[in-house]
Amino acid sequence: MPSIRSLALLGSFGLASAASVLSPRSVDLDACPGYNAKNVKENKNGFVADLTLAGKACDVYGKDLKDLKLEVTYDSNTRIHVKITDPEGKRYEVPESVVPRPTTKATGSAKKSDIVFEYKQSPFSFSVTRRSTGEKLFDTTGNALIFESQYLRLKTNLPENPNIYGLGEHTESLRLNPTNTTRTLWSRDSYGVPQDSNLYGNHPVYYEHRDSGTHAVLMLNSNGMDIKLRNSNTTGAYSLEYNIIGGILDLYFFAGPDPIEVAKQYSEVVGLPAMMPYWGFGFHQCRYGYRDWIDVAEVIANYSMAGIPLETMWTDIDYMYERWVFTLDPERFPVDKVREIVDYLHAHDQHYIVMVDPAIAYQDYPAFNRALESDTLLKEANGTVHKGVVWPGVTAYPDWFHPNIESYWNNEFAEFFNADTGVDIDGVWIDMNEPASFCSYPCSDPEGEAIAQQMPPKRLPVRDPPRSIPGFPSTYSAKKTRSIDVVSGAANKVRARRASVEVDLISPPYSIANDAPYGLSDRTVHTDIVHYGGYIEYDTHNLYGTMMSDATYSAMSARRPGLRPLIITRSTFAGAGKKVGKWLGDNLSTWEQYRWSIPGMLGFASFYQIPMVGSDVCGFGANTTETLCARWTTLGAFNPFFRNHNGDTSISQEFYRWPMVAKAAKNAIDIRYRLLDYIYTALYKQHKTGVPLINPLFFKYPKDKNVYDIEYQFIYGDSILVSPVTAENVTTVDIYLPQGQFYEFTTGKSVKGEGKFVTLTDVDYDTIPLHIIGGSILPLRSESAMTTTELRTKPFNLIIAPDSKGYAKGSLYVDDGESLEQEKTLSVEFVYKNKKLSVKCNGGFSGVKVEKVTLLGASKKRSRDVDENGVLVVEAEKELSGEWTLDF
Ligand SMILES: *[C@@H]1O[C@H](CO)[C@@H](O)[C@H](O)[C@H]1NC(C)=O
Ligand SMILES: *[C@@H]1O[C@H](CO)[C@@H](O)[C@H](O)[C@H]1NC(C)=O
Ligand SMILES: *[C@@H]1O[C@H](CO)[C@@H](O)[C@H](O)[C@H]1NC(C)=O
Ligand SMILES: *[C@@H]1O[C@H](CO)[C@@H](O)[C@H](O)[C@H]1NC(C)=O
Ligand SMILES: *[C@@H]1O[C@H](CO)[C@@H](O)[C@H](O)[C@H]1NC(C)=O
Ligand SMILES: *[C@@H]1O[C@H](CO)[C@@H](O)[C@H](O)[C@H]1NC(C)=O
Ligand SMILES: CC(=O)N[C@H]1CO[C@H](CO)[C@@H](O)[C@@H]1O
Repeated sequence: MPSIRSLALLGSFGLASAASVLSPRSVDLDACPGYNAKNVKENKNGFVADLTLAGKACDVYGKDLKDLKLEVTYDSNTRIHVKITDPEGKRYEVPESVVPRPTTKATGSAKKSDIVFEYKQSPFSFSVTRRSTGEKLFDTTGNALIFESQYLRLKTNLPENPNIYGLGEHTESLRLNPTNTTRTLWSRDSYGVPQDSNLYGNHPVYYEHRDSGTHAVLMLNSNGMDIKLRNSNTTGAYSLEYNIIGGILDLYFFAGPDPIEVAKQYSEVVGLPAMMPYWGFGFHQCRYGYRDWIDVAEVIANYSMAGIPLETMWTDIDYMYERWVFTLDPERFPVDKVREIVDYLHAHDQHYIVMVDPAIAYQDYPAFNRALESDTLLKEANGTVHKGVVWPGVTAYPDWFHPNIESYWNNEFAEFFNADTGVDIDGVWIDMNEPASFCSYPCSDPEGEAIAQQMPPKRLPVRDPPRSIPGFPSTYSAKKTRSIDVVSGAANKVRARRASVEVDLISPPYSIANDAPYGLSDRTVHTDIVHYGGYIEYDTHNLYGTMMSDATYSAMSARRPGLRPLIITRSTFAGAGKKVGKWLGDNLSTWEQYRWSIPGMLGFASFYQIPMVGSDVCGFGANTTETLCARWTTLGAFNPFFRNHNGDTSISQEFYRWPMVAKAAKNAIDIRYRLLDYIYTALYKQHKTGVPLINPLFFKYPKDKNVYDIEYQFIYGDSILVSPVTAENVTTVDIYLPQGQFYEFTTGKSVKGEGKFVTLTDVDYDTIPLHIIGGSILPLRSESAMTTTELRTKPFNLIIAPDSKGYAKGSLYVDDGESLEQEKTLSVEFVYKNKKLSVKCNGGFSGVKVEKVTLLGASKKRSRDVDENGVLVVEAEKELSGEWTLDF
């Protein structure tokens, strides 16, 4: 095995001074001089000014920069862009290639904007005020601006007990504790971690909600940072403070004024999310630890025999030879067997997805050799390949900044996932892209060696006896096949690239609260590694997963041109939703983590514009239980991305393993599938406008103070209130019903919301409480199906759920479900008023029909067909084309 890393590179820092080993310095940041603003030059959409240090440098974590430049631009009348940087503009900024900035010309002005930027010149401070109310939304008064080469500090005063959301990825409460929260943004492989630590992805945006309006602030910076929410124990004042270890201050303020407007405005900067294939909303089954192709085939067959719809079968790293990416284990997953499985799935309108990790085994094999030849691996300053330890043992990491990376990655996908000779996947799952390493810093011999030796973990021997699996050939048995010769120690023929910086890239003076014991470089690519183009890992670490997502999108699009790729990633940065979906990572099978999955999902879908999101249903690590798995199944069916996934040492948890869970799965999938076009329509809306497909309650009820911290109930689409049972061994749940008209989803019974908590009882383990919000019209498929392909052949049933004034509306979007460019689409608007349903169709396909219309809240007096719950069903054979009405 090649050696991994020597101590030599440590230079003067050494392990003893690794970041978190330092005791925190106590410094009075407010004693720093701050800056004075001068040479203010107004322009059409804002102004620029010079900032100069206002007194003796305080040099808290390095040297204060003497001169800065301030740029304030009213991008529009709902968005202000504020940039504070060095006058030469030489400092690192989030590259446009990763997060392209809006290209539209600035149109806003200080005179007209909904939010107004004001400042004091000496010492410089600024505020952003909502014009209509005069409220200060952001205000740095009294908090010195600090700008040093490796430490930036910006602090805003906040109102009392503010409602702050976002700043993920995290597993804290949806509404962050405003008195004592530190959100650390630094991508980290974080299996089974404490609640308040940094996780896989980074979204430096917060939404602040007040009953007078909502706004958001994006700090477009990819460096490591701590964002602290505090209230002073002397003055009681609330504040939010950015402590950032590099880059520039690049802020966007979004005016709202309501939460959904804010989400839309945020999408104008980071980009609108990708449209997903229709089948992506089907149910997905996965686990780490399927022993061989026989296991995989059995799971497919067992789902089918249990009558539980399985849309997509997944395989974790088990399929790889010794965990090397772009290989198959010739004995456990031989190519002919894998191809048979994929053919079987495709013949049954089902799909197949496998995992790909970024780290490439440091071995003499084609994928690695081609990476070397194309020069696309990250390298040390002396030109040798930078190494870590991941599943295969010693690994190397792709450099996503390299101009050859696209052709390298596209080619690996084209060869390995070749439809004619390889594994013909339908989507892909990308993991370990923080990027993760198992090696703690500095990963020196012999520690790195020892970890590398344990990889890949030993697996069960290949099975031999043939077994018969329904639906699969009787010859489905294990046969010994060829083995692969491994030659270790590939040649290094690379050129040197060096960072010319005089900063401490390993242990910067300010240590963020990264929850890894040996600092920023612990268990990841080392932060002094320089990417192509001079980008340093120190600055770009948080972008790695998103850059892998972009490259993978391109590789998947190249394989199947014109089709929407389904890609699920673990690590994300602002804007990742343009290309990929996200699963919430390696959770545990606990009730607590079942609950966390709700705010976790809401963060991505509602705040960060990554709508295709879900947790590992039934839990990944540890052992689930029948009741936890049943409840999680019914909850998971209301995650946009719905996948059962399990760890290799956990007990099996496919839905058919317990009668209660099987029943829960059938019930929940039945409802999910009937509603599939409803949520697909909501995704399409988000894809076009940024309006979230899932909402926390305050998005829909922004004036109702009782909902600001509700995090275990949410709104699926914009019309279905989901209220899961949240505790073990109970069949009751206290749910909040805002003022207004609701209807039980299953019975259609009318329920008056009074702005109070009510207790639901007898909530069986295989059900989940759902309420339709009055005022909506839902398009449902008439019945569920075993696959989404079959589902698409069913007619629609409309449910009209009027509000207290007898009004309702809804919409439906239908397309071919998979093409990036659609030739034909159908968009329908439904309105119900004055006892008349009006349907207006735009575009269309022949044969898309409505079969029934159900009116809820109907009066028994009106017709004897109204049942005891006020439900009136009208048979209505109608095409969804043109315009038509139906009287009630
Ligand atoms: C290059 O640098 C790495 C990291 O410091 C070190 O492990 C390796 O031995 C060096 N190789 C050569 C050939 O100098
Ligand atoms: C603040 O949070 C930290 C981390 O969770 C905790 O250790 C500390 O006790 C809390 N402090 C207060 C005053 O609640
Ligand atoms: C306020 O908090 C600081 C930092 O936690 C602590 O050192 C100080 O003693 C506290 N002061 C009071 C008055 O509680
Ligand atoms: C599939 O079902 C069969 C029959 O119940 C059972 O023996 C087998 O263990 C199951 N296999 C898997 C992988 O679920
Ligand atoms: C899960 O259950 C299996 C089988 O009962 C047991 O061997 C294993 O230790 C359990 N794992 C945990 C984390 O409890
Ligand atoms: C739930 O019931 C199970 C089985 O009786 C028991 O082992 C477990 O401790 C109970 N959990 C709680 C939180 O009461
Ligand atoms: C550490 C970790 O990945 N935790 C995940 C566990 O589960 C919840 C949801 O179930 C996620 O939100 C966490 O991120």
